[in-house]
Amino acid sequence: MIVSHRVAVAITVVVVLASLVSGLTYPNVARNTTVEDKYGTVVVPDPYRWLESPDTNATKSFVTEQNGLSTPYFEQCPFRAEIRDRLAKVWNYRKVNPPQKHGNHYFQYANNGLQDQNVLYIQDALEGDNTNRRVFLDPNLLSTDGTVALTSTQSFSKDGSLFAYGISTSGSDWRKVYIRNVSSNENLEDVLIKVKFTDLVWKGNEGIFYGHYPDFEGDPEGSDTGTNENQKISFHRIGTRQEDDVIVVEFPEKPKNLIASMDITSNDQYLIVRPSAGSDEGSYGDNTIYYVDLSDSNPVNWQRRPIVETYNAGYSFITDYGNMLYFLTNFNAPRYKIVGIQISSPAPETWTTIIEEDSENVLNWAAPINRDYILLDYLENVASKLVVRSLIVGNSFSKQIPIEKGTVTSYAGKIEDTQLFIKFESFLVPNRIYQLDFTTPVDQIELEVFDDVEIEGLDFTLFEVKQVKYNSKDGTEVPMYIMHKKNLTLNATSPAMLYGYGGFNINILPEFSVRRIVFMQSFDGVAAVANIRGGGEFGNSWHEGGSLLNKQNVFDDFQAAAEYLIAQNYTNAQKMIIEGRSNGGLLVGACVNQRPDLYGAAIASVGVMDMLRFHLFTIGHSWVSEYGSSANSAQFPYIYAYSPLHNIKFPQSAGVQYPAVLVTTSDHDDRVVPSHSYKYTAELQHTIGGNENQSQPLLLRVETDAGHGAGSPISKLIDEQVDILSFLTESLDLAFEGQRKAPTDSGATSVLYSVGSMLVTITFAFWVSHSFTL
Ligand SMILES: *[C@@H]1O[C@H](CO)[C@@H](O)[C@H](O)[C@H]1NC(C)=O
Ligand SMILES: *[C@@H]1O[C@H](CO)[C@@H](O)[C@H](O)[C@H]1NC(C)=O
Ligand SMILES: *[C@@H]1O[C@H](CO)[C@@H](O)[C@H](O)[C@H]1NC(C)=O
Ligand SMILES: *[C@@H]1O[C@H](CO)[C@@H](O)[C@H](O)[C@H]1NC(C)=O
Ligand SMILES: *[C@@H]1O[C@H](CO)[C@@H](O)[C@H](O)[C@H]1NC(C)=O
Ligand SMILES: *[C@@H]1O[C@H](CO)[C@@H](O)[C@H](O)[C@H]1NC(C)=O
Ligand SMILES: CC(=O)N[C@H]1CO[C@H](CO)[C@@H](O)[C@@H]1O
Repeated sequence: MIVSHRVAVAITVVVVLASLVSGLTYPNVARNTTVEDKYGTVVVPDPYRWLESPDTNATKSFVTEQNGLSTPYFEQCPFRAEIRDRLAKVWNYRKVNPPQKHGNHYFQYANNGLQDQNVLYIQDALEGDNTNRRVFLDPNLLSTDGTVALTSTQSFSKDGSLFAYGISTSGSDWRKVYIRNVSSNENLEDVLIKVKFTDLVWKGNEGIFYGHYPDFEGDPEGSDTGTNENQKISFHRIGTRQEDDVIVVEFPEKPKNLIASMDITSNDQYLIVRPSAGSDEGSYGDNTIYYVDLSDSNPVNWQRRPIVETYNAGYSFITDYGNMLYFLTNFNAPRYKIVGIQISSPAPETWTTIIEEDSENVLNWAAPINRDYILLDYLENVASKLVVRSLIVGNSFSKQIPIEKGTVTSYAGKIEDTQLFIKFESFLVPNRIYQLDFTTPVDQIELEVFDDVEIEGLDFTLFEVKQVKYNSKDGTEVPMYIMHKKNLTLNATSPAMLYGYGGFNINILPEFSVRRIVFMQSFDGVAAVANIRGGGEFGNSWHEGGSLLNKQNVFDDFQAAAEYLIAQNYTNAQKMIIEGRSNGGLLVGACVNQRPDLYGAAIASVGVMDMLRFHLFTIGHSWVSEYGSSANSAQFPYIYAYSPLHNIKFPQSAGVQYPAVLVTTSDHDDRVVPSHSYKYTAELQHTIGGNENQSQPLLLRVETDAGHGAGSPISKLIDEQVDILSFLTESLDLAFEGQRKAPTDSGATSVLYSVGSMLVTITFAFWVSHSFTL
């Protein structure tokens, strides 16, 4: 290899130096002449459109070649075995979810440490030492490699005797639904297919309502990228065939709407259906409300009737209480409130406010409990605040339940129960379950620790977390969490890893991350999480400040976070790492294009990179209310101006190159299809990788038999993190537990970010000495 490069030097110096500088020769990927004329204003080339076909030999070869380039790069990291060992040690802690009561049993998900998938256990009572605990469903037995997962598409019937559950293969969003008899612990014969994006709602033990795509012709197991339209809600009667199911709700005039968010009232009389906004109605997260009266015994007579017909807010069902349906909503309440609606008079003027909007904090979720009470989870400065209130109209009872700074990530307990279990996490608390016991007088209720998991050999007191506020480009104050070892010297030399998401009204709250711990512990790293606009941390305005034609604010907020970390001497631009997934992959891609000088490395995972065509694949059309669409002539120029795929350009300032970029995706990602990452990487390698001044690597990692993330087996998660940390070690020359890679192996990687000509000379010298030794 080296020798032939040397021969070539004499012929085309520029090209050879480029590949020598990075030590990488990028695959020669065919560029087609495909173009698209946009509104007569611009002709957009799309040379890699052929990579949108996932199953052609050409695309498969592309993936093989890219993995063939990135894998050896990861493997040259001398600390791989140690990194894997550290990750596995920290990951190997007991994971438990809150116990849920159904009928006479408690059910609980648990993982003894490194099991690929969590196991669902059943027990008769919570007292004692778990001796009565038995395995109810172990998804680890459903595949040899852990790639078959039990999903959150699941539901117990009200008396707890039947369990409907959706299984996903290879990380796909498609579900195959089975029904298990709890007392015999055996599956019934019923199987439902073509199921996706749905709740499962039991009507007694008679049957279930579910959402599905009966018209879908592709392969409901995974890599199919066809668009998903015409979702229906059907009723499946237990013991019958799926072909005989009756369609109960459909909106043929709105084929793109996701309609299957559902609940049923406590007496099984009404099915409540909350279709979410399609492509161009309302803003992301808005939904309408319909109900179906189930009094007639024959499903063909069930008709949907409207409660809220326009997309003007989001509504989620809390419970039925008295003669009202209670909804959590941001209708005329940007920080959310709870309203009571009577089916007989659904006009908003007649709604009753049950829990008023708070003047400062967003009401994040609400759990009714012990018949007349409700636990409210507010977001106060990007952390959970818990308050118990009364469900009774006009009763102003209110009690705050003190909790340390962090996040209540889930709860278990129904309105008829007296015990509520919550799961608590924070950056330095991996997994704690608290219990609230409503048999004690309600004004005396406190959190009691039910289970608190420790990680062997990990002393959390060695780390510190703080929350800061920084100003974004337009002066907006943005909060950010920053954490590191307590005794780290902050003299602008530490590597820093900044995480963000910024979209879809999603809150990025304090949660435990194994990779973050290892990064702080073994790499002396600083980890940061910026709560940029586009999320819901501060209500509607925060979300809308970063969606549609305000999307650029999200990138500006993230860039300002990086600038803050540099200005405050946490790190420097060469050691500044940014990372994001999905919408956060878009964030990373856009930021790298806009400020290549600000970052040393970027990890863009399962990202939305082609903003002109995302709406054409699987469920992409449902993001149009968040991003807008290139099919809209007014929105097109705005989107085109930041689309990661369309704004890749080598920086013009002397000494500035692109950061090291690692793009990751999975072959079965049917949420954000992998062609986003394929096309983006191909363009990056073509336009940037070919430049003589680019020494940093631009690589793609494609996981097989995996999807967008949910349900990934722990073994695959560890493999991925080993590769990401290896990539960072190599490209940024990071020290692992104080050790650095020996300089003699590092010809391709050790000199970064110096002035272009210097870089070439020095690297060339490396190369010369290297080749002489061979
Ligand atoms: C794709 O590759 C397979 C295996 O190499 C080969 O059998 C098949 O003919 C190829 N298909 C096409 C359309 O070239
Ligand atoms: C569930 O199993 C029990 C026996 O364990 C049986 O009596 C009951 O009929 C089963 N239920 C259904 C719906 O098959
Ligand atoms: C920081 O603390 C760790 C753990 O106590 C110790 O091993 C390390 O030497 C300390 N480093 C500095 C710079 O004090
Ligand atoms: C920064 O601090 C570390 C740890 O104390 C030290 O090894 C290093 O030399 C310092 N670097 C600079 C540029 O001050
Ligand atoms: C960062 O370090 C520089 C150089 O040591 C120093 O002048 C500056 O005051 C530091 N900034 C902060 C915010 O500590
Ligand atoms: C590489 O950098 C040098 C120094 O800044 C500059 O003169 C040269 O034009 C750059 N080459 C390319 C292809 O951008
Ligand atoms: C339309 C077109 O030219 N398609 C070609 C694009 O490149 C791929 C990969 O080389 C070819 O297979 C296509 O025929």
